[in-house]
Amino acid sequence: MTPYQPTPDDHFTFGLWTVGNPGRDPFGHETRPPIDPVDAVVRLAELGAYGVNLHDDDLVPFGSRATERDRIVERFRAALADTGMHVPMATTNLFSQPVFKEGAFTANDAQVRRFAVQKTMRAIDLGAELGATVYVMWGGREGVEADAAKDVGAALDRYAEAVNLCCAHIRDRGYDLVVALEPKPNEPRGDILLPTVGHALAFIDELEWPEMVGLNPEFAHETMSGLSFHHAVAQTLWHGKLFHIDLNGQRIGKYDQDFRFGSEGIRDAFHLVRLLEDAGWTGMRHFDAHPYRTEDHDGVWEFARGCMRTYLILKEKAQRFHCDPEIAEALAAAKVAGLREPTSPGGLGTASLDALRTADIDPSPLATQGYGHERLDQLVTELLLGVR
Ligand code: GLT
Ligand code: MN
Ligand code: MN
Repeated sequence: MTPYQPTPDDHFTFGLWTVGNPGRDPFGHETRPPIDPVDAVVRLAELGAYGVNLHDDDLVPFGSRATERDRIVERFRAALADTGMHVPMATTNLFSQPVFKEGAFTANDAQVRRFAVQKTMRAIDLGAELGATVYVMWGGREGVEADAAKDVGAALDRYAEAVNLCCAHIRDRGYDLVVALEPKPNEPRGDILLPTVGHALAFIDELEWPEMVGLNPEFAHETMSGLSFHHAVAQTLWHGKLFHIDLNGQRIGKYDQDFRFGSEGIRDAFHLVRLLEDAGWTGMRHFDAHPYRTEDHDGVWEFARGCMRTYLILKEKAQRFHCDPEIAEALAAAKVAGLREPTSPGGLGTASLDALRTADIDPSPLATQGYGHERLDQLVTELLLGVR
């Protein structure tokens, strides 16, 4: 088999909105015609993907009648069956329609909030019908530009209420579905609620059924704030809250670029892949990215191929990282394994506290020791540059 050739076992997925992105931006019109969701399924299956994810409106245009909805869903299900593709994640578009311009779950107008929750309940039904087991909530319009117009505490009350209502709907219907919140700092709002992984993790603790809710962190979104995505995902895993992940490329300080995975931030991408693979992450490797606006349809499939291929190359690099004897030596010099040893082997009892209180620890040799990070980091660079 060609090296780095994806197969469904790799669990690669794309959103219908990713390969289907028509190239519109705030300054320019579409540069590509829309792609029929059925064609997206067929092409991605040929490329070796596991499945596709969708917003309600990606598949069933906003405002469709029930009969039209059923016809569209039936045709789509037939394409999934023909290709063996899955829909592991579904979500709701609560950001495109003008009704959500002031917010959806956190709009000041209660009728807008009710419409947003109802739209989500129906999208959850669609997701469950297609076999999704993860439901993503990205609150793109849950924010504000004019700070005087939003009571943030009340907005968080309503946000929690809406997530609870959606969880209640899932329980009431008996769906096998968990919810993954997706943080983002800004864009399209000036400031968005739950801006980072840290904010979202803390929010989950205030919910009615915290065990049903986890995160869908996105590479671009943490990186936009100058934060380390690899650290964000590591902490999400540490809390047992990595329910889904959005992979793409992003340069710090720029607009939400959503570039092909690995096109920017290759070192962070490497450490991330190493983290996911070492953790034995069994979930989806979802690409929430879109092709450059310069591309025609051929470029779209190059883009999709590139995301998966880069992941597989980095996965191989992660394996090499573990087998390389010089890297192993450098890891030992950096005392990486030492961090797994408890600081107080006896625990938190009085005897252990006394042992710590009275221990004879000379800081001088500790202060002068070197950790060899320069060597270790250079070895990682050389690994990534392909010379080892
Ligand atoms: C939108 C956003 C993404 C979210 C999608 C899910 S929609 O493209 O930029 O980050 O994951 O709603
Ligand atoms: Mn994004
Ligand atoms: Mn995303």
